[in-house]
Amino acid sequence: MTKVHIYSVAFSSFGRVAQLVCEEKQIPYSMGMAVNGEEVPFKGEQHHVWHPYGKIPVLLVDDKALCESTSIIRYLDAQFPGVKLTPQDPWLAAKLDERVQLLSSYINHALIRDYMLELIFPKGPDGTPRLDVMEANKPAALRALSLVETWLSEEAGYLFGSTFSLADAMALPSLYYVTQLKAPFSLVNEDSAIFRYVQRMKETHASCAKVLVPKQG
Ligand SMILES: N[C@@H](CCC(=O)N[C@@H](CS)C(=O)NCC(=O)O)C(=O)O
Repeated sequence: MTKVHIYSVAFSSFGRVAQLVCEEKQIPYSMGMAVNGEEVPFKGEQHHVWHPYGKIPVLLVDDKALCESTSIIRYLDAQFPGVKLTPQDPWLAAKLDERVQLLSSYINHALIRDYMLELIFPKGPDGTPRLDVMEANKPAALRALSLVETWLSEEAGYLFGSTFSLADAMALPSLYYVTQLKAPFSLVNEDSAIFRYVQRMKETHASCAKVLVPKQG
């Protein structure tokens, strides 16, 4: 049987994207920074062979390695049986891909890299978050959320079309983290469309209930 391993830490939002696709398609997989029982150092030599910029996740399939979460989830969906997370129609597939790209780049950067990571890995004096940087980056984060809300209002319960797709898998780990932000850093209210969408996905998809959990450790 094909051996699938996601080289990632459990709290990585992009690692969780790959994990959600495995869970949704019921692909047997393992996940962690140890491969075949041996720790592979983050940003070490082997990691850089797999990913030239030393990012996680890396997908290991038997003796092959694939980096970049967008490539990883497209491959998982194309290669493995189970529910299809991409439409058959080439135009719809390309439009889904467009959305996945926007989510993995501009939207993820605005929400996670430029806003939330300031709280998780504070770079201010005495290890405090740089509040001025967060304040400056907040409008871009709110704009990203408003774009996602527009998509949610146009689609039928999901981020693309009427079923769970690669767009939901790409968006949910970041959006889940956004829903966990507490005042004064919160970006969404509990009655917002995004909050309700994340809650609904957790209630209706076992994959989301398992993967969208608070960061451990
Ligand atoms: N474009 C990459 C981004 C991956 C990424 O930024 N991963 C983060 C963890 S969520 C990471 O490796 N951060 C460590 C670093 O940037 O050095 C992808 O889609 O896989």
